[in-house]
Amino acid sequence: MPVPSSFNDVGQDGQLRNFVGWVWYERETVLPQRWTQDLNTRVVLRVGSAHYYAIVWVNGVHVAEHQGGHLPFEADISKLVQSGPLSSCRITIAINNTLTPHTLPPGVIIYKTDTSMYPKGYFVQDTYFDFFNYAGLHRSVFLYTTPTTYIDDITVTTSVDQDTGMVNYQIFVQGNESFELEVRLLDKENKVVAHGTGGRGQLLVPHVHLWWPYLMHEHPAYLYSLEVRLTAGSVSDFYTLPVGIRTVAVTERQFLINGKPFYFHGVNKHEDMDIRGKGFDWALLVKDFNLLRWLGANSFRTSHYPYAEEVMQLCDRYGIVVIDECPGAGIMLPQNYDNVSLQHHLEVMEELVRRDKNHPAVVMWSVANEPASSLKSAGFYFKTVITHTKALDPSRPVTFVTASNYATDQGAPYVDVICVNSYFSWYHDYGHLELIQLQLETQFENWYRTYQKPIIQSEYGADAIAGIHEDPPLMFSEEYQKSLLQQYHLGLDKKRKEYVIGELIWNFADFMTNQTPGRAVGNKKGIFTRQRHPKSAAFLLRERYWKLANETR
Ligand code: BDP
Repeated sequence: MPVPSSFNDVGQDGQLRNFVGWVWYERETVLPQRWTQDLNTRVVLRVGSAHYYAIVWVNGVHVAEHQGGHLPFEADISKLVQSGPLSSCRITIAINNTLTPHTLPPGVIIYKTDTSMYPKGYFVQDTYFDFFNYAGLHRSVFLYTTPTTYIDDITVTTSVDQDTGMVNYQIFVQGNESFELEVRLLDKENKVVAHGTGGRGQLLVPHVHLWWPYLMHEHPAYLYSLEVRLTAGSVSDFYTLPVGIRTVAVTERQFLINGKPFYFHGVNKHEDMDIRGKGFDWALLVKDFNLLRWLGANSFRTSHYPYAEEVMQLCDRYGIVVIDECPGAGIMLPQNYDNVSLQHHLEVMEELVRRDKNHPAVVMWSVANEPASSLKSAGFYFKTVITHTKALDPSRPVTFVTASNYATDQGAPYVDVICVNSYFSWYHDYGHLELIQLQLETQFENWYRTYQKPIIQSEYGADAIAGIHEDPPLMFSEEYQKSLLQQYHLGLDKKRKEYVIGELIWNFADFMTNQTPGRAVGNKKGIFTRQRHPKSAAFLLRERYWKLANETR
């Protein structure tokens, strides 16, 4: 089985495509002698993403277990590979893709007990989200080394005072207790602009070049480089981290980046493509970024789970703003709100913040998508998850994306920004495009009157099967998708200058889903096809986004 890739669509076997349960990966590799002979070397195995539950063995010895398919985990395997004459190393990873009420995203296994309809023991995996539950090793598996005393983590936060930038750093070291740390900040020309020592401090950057989103500034996405050098006796470690200096703030009506109002005009995405499913693919990633630039999109939400680290790194470099979402999609059942689920959700937020905290592109965390937030238990649950996330990272606003009623939503009091999804003239009032403006205006007014917080239209859209044309527009035609978007845009424009701070189309591209009568080989709400060919709506959006960019520049 190729890695990285989902296993589902690589073969010709329908059973493997829909398989629920344990799959096994195994690979034998030879390590360089300098890794296995030098006891000052620490050898680490890193798994970028194994969906969903993974158990890892090295040379038959259990080294790690991890729950959750979208975040990395590691194991120190030095002792195992340095203990004998063997320089080979057998890596075995068992992965189970079963989703239960306590996983994130949650799911439920339904046993079909009617023996007149189903064979004995027959079960299906149900979920309350529509994207296909692709599984396997979705991101690379790495072996790497550090010294035995090493830089384990760095946290950077930034602020700005007039034209001076401030970089607050904290460095976490593991291993030997006595060590020295030297810190330097370099600009794009490789000139040292500030330096410090020790595990904690503040660097001052005079005449700072701020990190600006793409399209908001002539020189967007300026990145400094933070160099951290550790010395512990004869051992040394060295790490570099790109740093964007910028501020983020939310007021009653605005989202401010570097003190300037930012309007999100962008997309929701999925990690999804033919054959490889959710497997990481550089060519696809760069193509998607080129399409985002073609569109004039300045932002996206990582619907509905954390994306690969390479994606986040490119966002920093391109200046694409990110709402970073955890895999809290389909939290619908009362059990999804119990203590076991809550505890896991808190842990996932810890892993996500630890991984993505230093990306200037990330301006807000989203802890869930369309949960049953009108249930009473949702109040305590979201209060706890949001408070925890803010404690982990006080520098960023936190939200979740709602599709509940403004009057009954139990989580909305705790978010900084209201993110609301709606599908007027799609999931109700089929075909009645003339109702969109009225319904959208009512939606915005209700939410704003109740919470006095800025609002993002975090999803809206319609399915269009590429190549289907109808005039007057009919559902599933390209013309219907386009007309629906146009009606939404008229509604958005009425509130845009007041408190609506963004619009994210559902979806960037068509994507694979579970098989249901409502999905014709996947979700077709993409403005691009799954193969990234533009539908008519893409040209409409392109015109709008460039216009918005020019207005707000
Ligand atoms: C929204 C969900 C999204 C779906 C979309 C749709 O947030 O994941 O794909 O609806 O139905 O409710 O197209």
